[in-house]
Amino acid sequence: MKATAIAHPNVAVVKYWGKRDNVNFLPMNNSISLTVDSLYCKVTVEFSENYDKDFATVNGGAPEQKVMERVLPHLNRIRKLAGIDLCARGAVETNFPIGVGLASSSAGFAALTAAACAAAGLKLNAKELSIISRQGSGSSCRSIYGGWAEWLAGTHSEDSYAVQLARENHWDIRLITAVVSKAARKVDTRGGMEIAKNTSPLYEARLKAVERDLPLVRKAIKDKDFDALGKIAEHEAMLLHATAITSTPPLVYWVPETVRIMQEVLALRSGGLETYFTFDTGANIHLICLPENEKEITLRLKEMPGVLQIHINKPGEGVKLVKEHLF
Ligand code: 2P0
Repeated sequence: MKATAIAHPNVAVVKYWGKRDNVNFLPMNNSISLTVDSLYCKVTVEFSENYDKDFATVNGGAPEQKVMERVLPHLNRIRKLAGIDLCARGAVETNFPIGVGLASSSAGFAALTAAACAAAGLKLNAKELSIISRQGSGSSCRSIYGGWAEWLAGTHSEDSYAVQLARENHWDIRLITAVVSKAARKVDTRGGMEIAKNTSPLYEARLKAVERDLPLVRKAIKDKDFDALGKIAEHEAMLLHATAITSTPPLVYWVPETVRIMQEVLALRSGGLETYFTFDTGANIHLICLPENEKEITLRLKEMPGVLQIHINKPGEGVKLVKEHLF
């Protein structure tokens, strides 16, 4: 009763930012994302009567309590579905810092769901995995799929799941991640979206913009229209932060290096190099570009002060089970 899965984070071009139902994890709006390839999260889960409590390691160390507070209800959900009551041992390995706005929960919960379901003997299809994963962490329901995925908001737990819009080989595109901060956020995404929804006067305006953007983004992906996709992705990221900074209390996720890179992107564009930025709830920033501009953009980023790590991502695969376990 042991299984291991690898999943990749996804980066949303139309963001998930607020829940309509906090119990069933139903989002306020549909969201669309790209699963990326170079960042990964690997999770091994074993259920056994040899364990008398659930325990886990994250990158070799003890997990933070707030991580276990989210993981344990998810394991219970899966145990209930499988009809087992065995305790679990888990191990998590990532190649990127977690809890810093790099979508670690999307990869983490997609991998955890696939590994724990397989270890518990559940044989599920992608839609079923997406529904379960969503209840661990909303954005993870999109990382079940490779390439481009849309999370359909739905009306109840069984019709809120992600579908694949295009496979990872549909469009050769790059998402270059610049890590400028590894410091933990003061307010995580789950808390931040609730504060923004309840207090930002711009929240309703964002929802209107999302409804306008969703069909445009679907079309841009289908037509491989980089200009259209980049413009909307950047605008969507700005809309999220516009609601964040106008929340009470204000949520400011950026650091000076984030803003410096945003300004560099704007300068590159006015010089004719087409690239767009996006970010989630953290200081770290992704630059979207076509393959022919990858080298020049990477060089620019390397020259910028405060850039700690650069990850060059292509469209990545969906979650998959692997044979090499972490223990
Ligand atoms: C997204 N993010 O669409 C948005 C943009 C971050 C900002 O979904 O409460 O960890 O577990 O459902 O999935 C990350 O939020 O939130 C996220 P919960 P989650 O990617």
